[in-house]
Parts: sequence; structure tokens; C-alpha cells
Amino acid sequence: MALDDFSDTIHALLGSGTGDGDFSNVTGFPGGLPYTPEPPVDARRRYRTIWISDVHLGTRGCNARLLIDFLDHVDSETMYLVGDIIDGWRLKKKFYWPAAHNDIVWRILKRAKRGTRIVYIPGNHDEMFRQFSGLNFGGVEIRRAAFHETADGKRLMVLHGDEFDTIMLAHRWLAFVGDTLYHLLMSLNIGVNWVRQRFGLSYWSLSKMAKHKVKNAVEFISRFEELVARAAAERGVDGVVCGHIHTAEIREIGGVEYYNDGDWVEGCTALVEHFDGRMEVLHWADIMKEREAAEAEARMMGGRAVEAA
Ligand SMILES: [Mn+2]
Repeated sequence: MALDDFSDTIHALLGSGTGDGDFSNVTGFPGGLPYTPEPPVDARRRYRTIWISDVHLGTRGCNARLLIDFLDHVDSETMYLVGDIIDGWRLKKKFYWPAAHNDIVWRILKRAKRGTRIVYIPGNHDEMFRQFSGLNFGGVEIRRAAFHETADGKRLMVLHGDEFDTIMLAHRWLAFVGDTLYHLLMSLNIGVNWVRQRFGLSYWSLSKMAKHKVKNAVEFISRFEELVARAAAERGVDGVVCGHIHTAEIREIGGVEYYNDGDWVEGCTALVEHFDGRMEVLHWADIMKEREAAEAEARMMGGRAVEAA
């Protein structure tokens, strides 16, 4: 019965739009084969744990190309989806669900099938999934929050973080207005990067720039970080992992380790735990750029070897 509710929620979301989405992809959701085939699994970089959040599937802002590349090059024992994975707010307004977004859902479910423990903690944009907390769908555990113990014995609280967003709490309407403005900025970002890609330039984040320039945003971020860290300290944990503010970070605040895994709209970052418990933020645009440069060089060297022969 609960499974029916779950699929009803997905179909209500994916089928209720009036936009120009490609509905033929939805019928196969989440089965079938991905549009972009998955490369072999054995060559992936392995981590103990991976945290990603703020993917915003169902919006143009989602950097699906980079996220697919990320998912195809890394693997882990456990993966936490720390909220705002699917953007229900946007989908309800305008239906948008390209094949690449199905490919991401497909890859995540496939990981669960292969034995990765997947914990999904819905955020405010995918709050419609919070009603399923405590249930398991196709190997994906849905939780309101989770506790994670690192390889070196640190206890971390994992949550999305909108609970500590003072704007969200005090003025929900303002959050929605902000959401619309934010998506306007993101559309601009897509335009800029489309042009950059045409000219062979790498991915560049407009709002990352803007955000770091605006004093209010900086104040908002540091206040959010402090509130989250304080809540973690009150819980008696060693650290906290969250998302929500689209700003990746690792820092100590008042004796608590604060980790934010960032987002896949602008920053394209993930938080990972190495097998010795060491934590790191991966900036995937940079990693991808380095790898592609190395591959291009290898191809050139190969070409030269052929010439020399
Ligand atoms: Mn959020």
C-alpha cells in the first residue's frame, strides 16, 4: 500500500504538469535502460561514503551532464542523498523531465541493486517524500535525518538543513519568491555556459560569483552554518552533514565539524569520506576538466607514437 502511495506521488508530480516535457520518458520511469549508457563499474574511484544534495531534478538548472559523469566515475559503500534531489516545487509549476534526469534516477536505483546502501533524506523541495520516512523503496531508505559513523569513529548527524533556514521558517512566501529569482539567475547561468561550451571554455558559475560578492548572502550562509553546528553540538555528535544552501564547506564551528556537500546546480560538488575516515569536498567540474585534459594528452601521445612507428 505504501509503495502505491509512493508511486502515486511520483506520478502525480511527473504527470500533473502542463509544460512541454517529454512524457514518453516518464512511462519508463524508473525502469528501462538509460539514454546515456553506463560505462563499466570496475574502473571507478571508490570511497567509503558519498553525500550529494540539491540536485534539483526537474529543473533546467540541474547539471545532469556533470552528475552523470560523477556517478559513472565514483562508487561507495554508502551513499546519502541529502535532499532537494527532485524539485517538486518547480515540477508542479512547469513540467520538465528530460531523459538525462531519468538516467540519474536509473543510476541511483541501479547502485542500490548492486549493493550500495542508499539513504535518501528529502529536503524542502522534495518534502512530498518526507511522508515516506522510515520506509524502503527498491533499496533506497527514506529518512527524516540519519546518523553516520566515520571509519575513525566520528559520529555525524546528516540532515538537509532547511530546518535551520531562518528565511524559510519565518517567511515561506519569500522563500518561494526567492526561488523564482534564483531560477531566473540559473537560466542566465545556463545561457552563459552554453556559450562558453561552444567556445571550448570550461564550466563557470555565475551565482557562485554573485553569492560571494553579496554581503547579505555571506551573512546568511554563516548564520545558517552556525545554527546547524549549534544544533549538532546540542545533540552531542562530533559533526553534521547538510546541504540546502548550495555552498560546499568543511570547517570547525564551536567544536563541531560542519560539512556541507554543496549542490549540482552551480557548484557541482560532493562530499566524500575516504576509507580512513578523511573527509573531502570534490569539485567535479575541476576533476572532469583535469581528466579530459589528461585524456586529450594521452590521445595526442598515442597519435605521435603511431607517427613515429
Ligand atoms: Mn533545500
